[in-house]
Amino acid sequence: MVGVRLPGAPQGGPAGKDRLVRQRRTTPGERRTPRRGPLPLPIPLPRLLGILLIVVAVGLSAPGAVPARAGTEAAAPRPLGQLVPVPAEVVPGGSPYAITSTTPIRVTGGPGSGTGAGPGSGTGSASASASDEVRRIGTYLAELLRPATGYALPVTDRPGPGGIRLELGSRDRSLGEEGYRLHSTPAALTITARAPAGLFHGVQTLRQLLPDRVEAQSRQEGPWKVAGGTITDAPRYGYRGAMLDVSRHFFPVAEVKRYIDRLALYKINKLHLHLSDDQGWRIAIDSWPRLAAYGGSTEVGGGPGGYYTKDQYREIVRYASARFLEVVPEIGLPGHTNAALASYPELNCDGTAPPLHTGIEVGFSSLCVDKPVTYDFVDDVLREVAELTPGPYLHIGGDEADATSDEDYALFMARAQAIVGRHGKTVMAWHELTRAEPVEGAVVQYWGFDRTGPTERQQVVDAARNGAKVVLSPADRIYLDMKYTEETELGLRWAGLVEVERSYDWDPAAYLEGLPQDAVLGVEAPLWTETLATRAELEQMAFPRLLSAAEIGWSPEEARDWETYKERLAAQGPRLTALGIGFHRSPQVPWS
Ligand code: NGO
Repeated sequence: MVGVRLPGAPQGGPAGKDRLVRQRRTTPGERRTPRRGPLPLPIPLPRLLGILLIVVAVGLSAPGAVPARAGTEAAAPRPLGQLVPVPAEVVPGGSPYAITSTTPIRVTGGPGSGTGAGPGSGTGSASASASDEVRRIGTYLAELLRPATGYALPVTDRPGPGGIRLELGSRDRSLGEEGYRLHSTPAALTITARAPAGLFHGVQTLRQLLPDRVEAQSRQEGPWKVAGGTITDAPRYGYRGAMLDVSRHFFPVAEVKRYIDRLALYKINKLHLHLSDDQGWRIAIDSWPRLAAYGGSTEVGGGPGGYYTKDQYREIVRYASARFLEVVPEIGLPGHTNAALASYPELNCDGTAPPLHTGIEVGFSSLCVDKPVTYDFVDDVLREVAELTPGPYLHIGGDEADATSDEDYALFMARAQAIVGRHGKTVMAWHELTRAEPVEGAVVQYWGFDRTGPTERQQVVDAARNGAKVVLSPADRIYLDMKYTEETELGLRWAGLVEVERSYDWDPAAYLEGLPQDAVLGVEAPLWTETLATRAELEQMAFPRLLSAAEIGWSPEEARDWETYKERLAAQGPRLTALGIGFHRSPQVPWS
């Protein structure tokens, strides 16, 4: 049996026929590349100018100039628009700014800026003052730059001229919570924002504008120049996520932190952790201790598995939060529950615990919907996970519940959603939730692909029309576990082959025909780990496709096209290498 069942089938009915009818070379959201002809209107003139400037700026980075190598950087800093994700507006001009041995990092909290640490943007410490936050971001920047530059880069809130300046309190409302402005002149490099998250993203932009060798952990040759000009930037979507499946193969805290650091570099702001599945339970639950102790004791292939203690999970949340990422924990229900069913016989309808599961087949497990103890279990688990999680979302799975009848599914999902609400969280679930009734405010995560049937698509569109929010994770575009090509050894291929261009060239707003635009919360790139057991394997599949998701989530649609993206992506190659990431060197990308 193939390890993973195709979505489209749970509806019952003539799924096979449906697939044949729907099979086509392009999906509704697919965009032809490159985009030609006039830009779609209406676009306000200033915006249009901005876009044209981006094109000019990015155009400067055409082959020959990218990627900048040590020798050429001395003469010319990296063009201002040569970034992933591409910024909303770039106005290049003027002489560069240079970081030197005497550069200070000046931090300003800014009057009336409040804590700025709203949901999704903060450190999780509500009491942190604005200036504490800015100082913390300044220190983060200094720590990033010190090893390679060898400079002291003191962080100071003393007023003074010049330096790298991080300033909170911009009055420009269009920047929102996460936007920033970066202004580079020979006298100073200034990043301003309305909230700390914006400053943090601006710092990532600065980081990418510096030579790749700034990522090295040992001292490198300068100069450390940033091209002159101004970037004004804010995200298209508030939800820009990446999911890591730590259930099929367990990954310790250090690996999760490393992944978080990579996500932050590309302005991704959600880390969805897939914490339970048939093959492993990965989070300690005090009221049901065998879940982790026994249910977490193995993984796909029979390895030792593992789980996070509560303190370790808190540490992941803290680390993510300090990088302006929110953790979205997922407890898969009512299917994908073999690890729980194996740990507690009473959760099974027949009172008998099945053996632990180390294969990759799914769709066979279900909680016992009729038993009261099932809801004690769900309540305890979700309460404990909610208590550990400062972010608003609790993901309850809901996918591939093939061993649960439709009636039971609807009943169970109604109760589980109510429990999430009682614990003060927002329901998130895979899009099968739309087979039942999503509660008000629920977020559904669409993981269909080009052969998903029209009925299933329509249910998601209808739910969105009724107020559900949608995060797009189409498997034929942005599942990071899909093989790139026939030759790719790792990964699965049930949703087709996903080379880099395919992962990039689609629009979340157009992927599902009829989906109301204001229902789209954002995008997420899931990394399932049935076939991935090591860091090297994770990175080979995630990079460079993760960057596609980052740009799709952040950049204005008008500013994106594959032809310029592949040049900017190529320029990221040496940076990824400097970071020790073994990425897929796709022949579609002109790597140097
Ligand atoms: C599906 C399935 C997962 C698999 C994954 C592999 C969803 C939401 N459920 O995605 O259990 O791991 O495919 O690609």
